[in-house]
Amino acid sequence: MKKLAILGAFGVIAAATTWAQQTPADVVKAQCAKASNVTEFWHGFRDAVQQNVLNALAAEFNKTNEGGCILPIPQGGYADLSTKIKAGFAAGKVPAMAQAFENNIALYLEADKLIDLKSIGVRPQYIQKRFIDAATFKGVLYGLPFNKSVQLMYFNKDLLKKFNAKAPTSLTEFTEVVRSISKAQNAPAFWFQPTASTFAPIFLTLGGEYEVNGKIQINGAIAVKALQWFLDLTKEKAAKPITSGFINSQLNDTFGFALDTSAGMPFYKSAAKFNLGISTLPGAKRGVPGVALIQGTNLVVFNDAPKNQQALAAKFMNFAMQPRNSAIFATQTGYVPSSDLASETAEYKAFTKTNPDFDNVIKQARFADYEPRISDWEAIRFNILEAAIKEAVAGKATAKDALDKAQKQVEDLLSGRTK
Ligand code: FGO
Repeated sequence: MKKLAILGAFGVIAAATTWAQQTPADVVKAQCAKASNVTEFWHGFRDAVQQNVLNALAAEFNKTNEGGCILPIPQGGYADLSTKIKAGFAAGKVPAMAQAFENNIALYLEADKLIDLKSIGVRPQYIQKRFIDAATFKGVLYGLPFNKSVQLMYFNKDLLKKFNAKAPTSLTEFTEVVRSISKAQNAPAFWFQPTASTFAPIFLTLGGEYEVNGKIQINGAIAVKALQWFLDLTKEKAAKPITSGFINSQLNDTFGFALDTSAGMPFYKSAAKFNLGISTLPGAKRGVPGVALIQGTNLVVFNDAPKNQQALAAKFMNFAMQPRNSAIFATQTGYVPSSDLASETAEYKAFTKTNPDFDNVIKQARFADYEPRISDWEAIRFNILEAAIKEAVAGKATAKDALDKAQKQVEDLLSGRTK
């Protein structure tokens, strides 16, 4: 009975967010105060929902590790996290473990800062091969897929009903329905952030590729077409660019559709005052989902950390990857379960019984792709590609001009002409 209660705690803590009047972070803090091995885990989760789930997972792990403790430490958002880690290299101060995008792994490897995860005891046997391959560089696994997301279509079922429309499954249908509802309600129905993240699923669904013959290309015909699609809908007042903040914190009853990360699921669910629909992305053809961008991060372990911390980090990774823990983490955050076995667990089945939409996360993960795994990609996606998208959406440049200029900037950066 006691064992059951302990096993159940992570789910309960994460769901209720407090446990015995303490937050999960308080529980971890108390555990670490007593531990001789405090292993820091720097992360980029800003929001309470995700921080609670993460701390609850750490608290559950720490309970079984006398003398050792994993201490999650928020560093701001993802970009703050990688900035702090880069600064940490120079200052000789990095944590034992951190979240990292694939391009961050490439960058940290250039500085020779990451440890081969298998060498410290990480066992990735049943993890999705796709994720493992993306975190493998020159045959060595450096990252464990901890919180990987795919994009989904979030929509307002009430609005569709009001205008007698069906949820679109192809891009053509999506464009039509967005146009007709926007016209009928006299307000844009498709809301989007003018970012590299939102651009990607349209670009990828239209057949775009960022790497062509080993070269980064962001101004090909498909890229121009994808950006033009956003510009046309914006101009027609069928799409509304959300230039600051998350879409999920601004929902109202004119909101029709967004193509957004599955990690947004808890936020959309709690914010929507309408019946929320969640489906796979509209595809190039009816009945075949569109191609989502895979985002979210992997866990990496740094070379310079003491051996006992590296060992505890590896043990934590194995714990997090256990199907039951992966299932709880995924269902409470919207991230893709890291293993297929997670969806066989009682926890997963119980959750999807009352939240059948969640299965779309797993369905969509079969239609998803990565951005390039090169060390300069973070700079490219934010400072160059996203800047170009914002410029065009703001009406300051045509799609082609903005992307041509961006392509030149990419080439200058990659050839070392600029930094
Ligand atoms: C975010 C960022 C990168 C890279 C992609 C890269 C760096 C994008 C995009 C820029 O874990 P994901 O799926 O979702 C995020 C998660 C944790 O914050 O929760 C999502 N969230 C949070 C609050 C909320 O109200 N709604 C909500 O959806 C949040 O989006 O990662 C997607 C968003 C961005 O951070 O602005 O990944 N991204 N590739 N960031 N630094 N480097 O290479």
